[in-house]
Amino acid sequence: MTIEAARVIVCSPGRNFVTLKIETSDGLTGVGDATLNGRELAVAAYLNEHVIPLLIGRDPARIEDTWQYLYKGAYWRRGPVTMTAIAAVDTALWDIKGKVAGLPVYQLLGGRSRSGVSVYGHASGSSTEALLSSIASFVERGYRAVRVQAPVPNISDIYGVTDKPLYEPASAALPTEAVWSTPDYLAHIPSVFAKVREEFGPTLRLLHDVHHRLTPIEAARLGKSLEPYALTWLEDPVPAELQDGYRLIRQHTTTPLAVGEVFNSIWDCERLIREQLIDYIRATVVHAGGITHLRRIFDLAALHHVRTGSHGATDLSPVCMSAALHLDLAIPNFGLQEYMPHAAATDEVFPHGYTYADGYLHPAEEPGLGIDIDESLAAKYPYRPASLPVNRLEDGTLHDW
Ligand code: KDG
Ligand code: MG
Repeated sequence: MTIEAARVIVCSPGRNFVTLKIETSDGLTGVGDATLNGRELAVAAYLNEHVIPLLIGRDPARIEDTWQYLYKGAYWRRGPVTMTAIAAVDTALWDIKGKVAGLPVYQLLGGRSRSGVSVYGHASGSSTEALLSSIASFVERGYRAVRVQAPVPNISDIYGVTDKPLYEPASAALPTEAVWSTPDYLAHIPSVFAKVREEFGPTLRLLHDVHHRLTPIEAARLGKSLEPYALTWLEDPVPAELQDGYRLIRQHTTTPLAVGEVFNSIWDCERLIREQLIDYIRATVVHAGGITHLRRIFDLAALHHVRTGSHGATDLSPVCMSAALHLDLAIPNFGLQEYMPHAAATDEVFPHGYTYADGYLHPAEEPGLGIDIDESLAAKYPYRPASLPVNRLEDGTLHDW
């Protein structure tokens, strides 16, 4: 069997997605997510111009060899565009391998380590009352873990805080700008968690995403001030390029730390993991080189008491979610999986077999990943340019994202 064809499908059913579909000489197909939010067309071009020509005629069973070929052979290693493109190929090849074997992919990864994949939902709202009722609605639907993002007095537009039921990180074609104030944020957030604990008790798992906006010492102060509320994790407290920042935070607080949604390779996180500077690694199938490479990251994490907490925002397509669930089910050191339901149009374009029930997601049991793309429906939703917003401080300085 050889790879006979591969094509990139760019569509926007509710938001933009890039998908790679590989076809074999035996008539099998596999799909991989290649969506890089706000930079979609760069990955599409990388695949079309530089990767697809190399795939034709290759043996689809050689997943590891193809991964190494695309990674080492390019000379230019790593980076979000390259690693997202490799991830799409890798995911599609695992899908095909499952179909050839007649098994769901998690069986090829070693089989179940648990009965379901624990997920966390995203609660937010434009007022504290709206936030509390959003959390209540997750609890009613069986969630045992909820990320809490709150409005802050004097900050008019906080990323990820909305009354809308669907989370959409990208907005206008050109980036919108918001004004950020660290003093207002740090002064307010602990009181939000105090209210949440008062209302929901001590055992609901609570998470909070800082979106890389603090300095290490500010993050240390936040972690310390949140200790009474026993968070499951504080996410992306500082930009992760200078990883000593995590050591500084660690020296001051027992609030667990999570990072990794912007990581592309094991080299982005091996020090954070090896030196136990974090508690959860949030890298994903789509942005960290596919199932093959993410498994390598997760195995390294398992050696150092670091659990997984893969990113699963709406800009990661149902193809990525399907692949993530197979990996989550199989690995020994799974922690939590982020889950934001997609728009109805997205679900229609990507028919999938994974299901949610009582706080858990379950992957499809059919051979492969249990996901496809309806290409004729996808064609009805053409690509629309959309960008993530940027932040400025009150004096106009461009701030961390
Ligand atoms: O594309 C960026 C979003 O996926 C990201 O901002 C969402 O931080 C996020 C999260 O934790 O889901
Ligand atoms: Mg995040």
